[in-house]
Amino acid sequence: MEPALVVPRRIWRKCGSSSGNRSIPEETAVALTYNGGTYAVMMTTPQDLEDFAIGFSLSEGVINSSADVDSLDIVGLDDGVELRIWLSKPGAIRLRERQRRIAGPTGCGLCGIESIAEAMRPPGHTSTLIVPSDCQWSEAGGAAGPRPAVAAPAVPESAVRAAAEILRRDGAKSVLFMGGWALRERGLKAAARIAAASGCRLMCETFPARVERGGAMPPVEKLPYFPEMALEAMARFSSVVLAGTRAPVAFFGYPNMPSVLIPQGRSVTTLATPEQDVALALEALADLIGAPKTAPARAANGPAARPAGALDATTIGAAIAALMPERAIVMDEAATTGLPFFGASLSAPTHTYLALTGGAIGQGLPCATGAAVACPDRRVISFQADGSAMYTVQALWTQAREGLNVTTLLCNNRRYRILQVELGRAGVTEPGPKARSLTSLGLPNLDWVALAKGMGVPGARVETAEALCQELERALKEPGPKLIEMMMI
Ligand SMILES: Cc1ncc(C[n+]2csc(CCOP(=O)(O)OP(=O)(O)O)c2C)c(N)n1
Ligand SMILES: [Mg+2]
Repeated sequence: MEPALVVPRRIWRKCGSSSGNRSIPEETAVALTYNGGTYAVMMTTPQDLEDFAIGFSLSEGVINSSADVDSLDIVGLDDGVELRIWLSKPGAIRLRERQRRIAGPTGCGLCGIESIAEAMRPPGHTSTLIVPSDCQWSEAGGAAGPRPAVAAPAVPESAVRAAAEILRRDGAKSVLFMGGWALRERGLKAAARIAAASGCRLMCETFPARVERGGAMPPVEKLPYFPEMALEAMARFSSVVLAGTRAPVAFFGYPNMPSVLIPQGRSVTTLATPEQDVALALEALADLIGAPKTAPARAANGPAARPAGALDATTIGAAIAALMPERAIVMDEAATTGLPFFGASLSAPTHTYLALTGGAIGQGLPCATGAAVACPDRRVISFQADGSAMYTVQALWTQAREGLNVTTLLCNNRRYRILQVELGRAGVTEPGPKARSLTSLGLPNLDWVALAKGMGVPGARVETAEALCQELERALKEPGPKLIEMMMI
């Protein structure tokens, strides 16, 4: 099917007008059905529909790989296209488990509870609930009670044995690469026991959803962001044991650079997938290799020094590390400014670190807001880059409305700096005016103190590390939200 519509056009020029035709892109209604059941209708350019069907099914979590699709028919209809997708048996079972329909308004509460249970199923999912409008005016069946959380399945014993064999063989030449629930307290403590017994290194994903850190928590190295640095970090090891995560892949694609960030020739063993009970698997592994019952205690460091001088990634990272209170929650969407923070906060007080997951920017402000709603007794530090903050800036208003204890540290570098860096890495060392303009956040400059004020959040602007420390210390003692605009230009 041609993804274009030919329409008549007229052009007026100085010398008169001329008529002709012009092709314009046309979006068509595309229906996706799985095993005969309707799923979604979308407006799409009707091109590469097979790839679209597979990509959509993967990102919706309907399939795990293209092997889950038995066949696909592209059927042209009068007013659109139907993509008839036929799933293999495991795919069909998974889809049935995900989809719930409300039988009638009385079951509404129950279906809501089921949706929540589905969303919470390890390692966490999206869950769709379709609510008919008569639920608004019909008699409801009453509140539904909470469902017990679904436990993650245990890993097979063979996976624990295989991982133990690798760690015994390669010792310090092996790395336990961790993600998901491996980075919570229980998983980390078991991992520290494993490291103590085997000599293996502990490393986590570049963008972990949540890590418990600081204080007595075992330290974990983070896989670097840039792929050449990640490959170098991984090249130190001859084997990788995956715990609660998959093999790491690069954020962006580059010519002549592999996507998977484990150099060739390394053995890769999965102890636990993100869906499995990784904490239990790590404990079983620690026991199997005869690890000490508790991990060696970490030497306590004194409070970190307060930085002084210009505001840059290093001084800002040091300021947060020095001033964060016990049990703080740090949401890091500081992009290029955030890089030194993870290392600087190794010996900070016990805290929870949340990172951008998946790569779609705009997570920081709403995630910090959600963390503050969930944990009203903890201080939330929202470490935030300016470009990313513009995606979801309205979260500041929610913070003001709910009186949340969120301190936003806004890195104002007036640019999408990472995109400029990546342009340079792609060989564009002298970007033209268009590329420069597209990656700039100036003209007009954003006034973050004014934006915050407009949404009911008090703000302050700082230009030195000393001023940042002073404002941050004050903000962390005051109730309610505050935004500190850090001028980095
Ligand atoms: C939803 C979404 N849109 C666009 C992008 C592409 N993108 C990646 S980083 C970035 C800019 C980040 O700039 P900023 O938040 O200011 O951080 P800086 O690089 O300046 O430190 C963009 C637009 C993305 N990752 N996600
Ligand atoms: Mg920026």
